[in-house]
Amino acid sequence: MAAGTGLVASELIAGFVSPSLSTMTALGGAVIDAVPPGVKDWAVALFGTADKLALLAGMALVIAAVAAVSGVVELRRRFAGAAIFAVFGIVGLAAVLTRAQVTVSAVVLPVLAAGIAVLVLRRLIGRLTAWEASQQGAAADLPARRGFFQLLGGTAAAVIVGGALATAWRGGAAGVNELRRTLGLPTPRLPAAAIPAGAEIGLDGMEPLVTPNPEFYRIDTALSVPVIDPREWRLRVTGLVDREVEIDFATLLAKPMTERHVTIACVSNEVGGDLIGNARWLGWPVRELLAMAGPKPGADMVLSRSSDGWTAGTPLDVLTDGRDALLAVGMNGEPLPLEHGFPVRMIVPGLYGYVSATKWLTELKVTRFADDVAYWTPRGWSARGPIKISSRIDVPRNGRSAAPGRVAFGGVAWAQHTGIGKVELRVDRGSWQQADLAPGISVDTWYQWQLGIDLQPGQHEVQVRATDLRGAVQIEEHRSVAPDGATGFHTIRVDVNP
Ligand SMILES: Nc1nc2c(c(=O)[nH]1)N[C@H]1C(S)=C(S)[C@@H](COP(=O)(O)O)O[C@H]1N2
Ligand SMILES: [Mo]
Repeated sequence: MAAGTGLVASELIAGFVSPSLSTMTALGGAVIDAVPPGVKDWAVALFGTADKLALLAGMALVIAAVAAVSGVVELRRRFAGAAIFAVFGIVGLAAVLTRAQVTVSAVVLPVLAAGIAVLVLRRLIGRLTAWEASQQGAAADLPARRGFFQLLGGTAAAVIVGGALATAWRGGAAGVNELRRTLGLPTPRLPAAAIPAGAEIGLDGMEPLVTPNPEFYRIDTALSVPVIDPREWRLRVTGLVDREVEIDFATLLAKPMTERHVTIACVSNEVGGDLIGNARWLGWPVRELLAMAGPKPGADMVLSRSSDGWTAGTPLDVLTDGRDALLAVGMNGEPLPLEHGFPVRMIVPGLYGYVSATKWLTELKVTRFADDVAYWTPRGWSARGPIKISSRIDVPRNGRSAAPGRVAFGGVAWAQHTGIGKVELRVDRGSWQQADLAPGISVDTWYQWQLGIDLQPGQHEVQVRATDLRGAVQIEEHRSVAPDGATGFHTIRVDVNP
C-alpha cells in the first residue's frame, strides 16, 4: 500500500507537470531498452499489442513483491524497509535520467514517489506496532486494531481511485505520445536557410544559437498540459470571413510547408532574462488559411484560441504582410513537444508570445480589436505586443570575478523581423564600444555578439545596448515587463582581482 501510494501520487502529478515522462514510463522505457532483442521478440509474440500492458503488469508485480519484503523488514527493523524504498527511488531516478524527454519536473517524480512511500510505510508500521503493543498489555486491543485497518483501508481506496485516474490519464497521454513519436513530418517546400558560418560564436557559457527543445522556456496558463489526439484535431476559421473554413491535421500536413528559424520571446522576460528561445519551426503560413476563408473588410485582429480556451489577439496585417507567420507542426525537426503545443501552434516573428504564439491551437476568429479581447488584455497587458529591441550579456555571468587584462564578453541581441545592426558595450558608463556582431540566421532570430575588453583591477559595471537595422536604438529607461515588455540595458558587475 505504501509503495502503491507513492507511485500513484507521482503518476498523477506527472499528468500535470510531465505528461510525456513519468516514473513508471521511464522505468518501462529503461526495461525495454535493456532487454535483449530475443526477449523483446518473445514478449511481442506472446502478448501482441498488449505487450506494454504486460510489461507494466510485470513491473507492478515486481514492485509489489519488493514492497512486501520491505514492509516485513521495516516491522523488524526501523528504516530497513524505508532504505529499500530509497534504493527503489534511486533506480527510478536513474531510469528517468536515461530518457531523452528528461526534464527537471520529471526528475522530481521518483524522489517524490519514494518519499511518499516511506511516509506512508512509517505510518502504517506505527499503527501496526501500536496494535501489537496493545495485544501485550491489559487494555483491549480493539481501538488499536481498528486504527491500523482504517489507515490500511483508506490507503487502499486512495491507491485504487488514484490508480484508475492515473491510468486513464496516462493512457491517453501515452497514446498521443506514441502517435507523436511515430508521426513523420513532411519535407518543407521552403526549407530553412542554412545557418551562416560564424553565426554561432561558441564562447564558453553562451547559450546555443538554436535552443534544444528540452531547454526551451515554457510559459502558459495550462495547469495540466493539454493532450490532443491529432486524428481528432480540427482548426476552424470563424468570424468576419466570407466562408468559414475547417481543416484537419492530415490536410494541414499535406500543405506546402515552410521551415524557418524564429526566436520567440515572452513579454514577461525581464531585461537579462531567459524567457526567450530560438527554434527551427515547420509549418504552413497562417495567411494561406486566412486567404481560404477571406477576411471581410473592417477586420483587424485574429483571435486565436487554444483547446483549453486561452486566447491571443494578433493584428491581421501582421499575419498577412508576408512574414513567416506559421501554423507550426514541427520544432527543431520533431513534431511539437506536448508542452509546446502539439499538434499545432502559431509562431509569428516579431510579436511577444502572449499576442501570437497560441499553443494547442483550435480556432482562428477573424474579428476587430474593438470587439474582442484576448486572455491577457483585461489582466493588465497591452492589446498589442511587438517585441522590443533588446540584448543580453551571457558571458561572463553577473558578479563573476576575472583576472586583470582582456575579458571576453559575449551574448545575444534581438529585434525580430527588423534584425540587429549593431551591439555596443560600455564599462562604468564610459563611451560605447562596438562589439563583433555575428551574422544572424535571419532578421527573425537573435544574433550573437562578442567583445574583448581590457579591464583594470576593481569592480566594474558593464552594459550592453543594441541598435536594429533601421537604426532604432534599444530604450535605456529601465522599466519592468507590464504592460508591454521590459526596457533598459542589461547591466552586469564584474570584479577584477589582481
Ligand atoms: N494555449 C496557450 N498558448 C500559449 C500560452 C498559453 O498560456 N496558453 N502562453 C503564450 C505565451 S505568454 C508565451 S511567451 C508562449 C511560450 O511558448 P513556449 O511555452 O512554447 O515557449 O506561448 C504562448 N502560447
Ligand atoms: Mo509570454
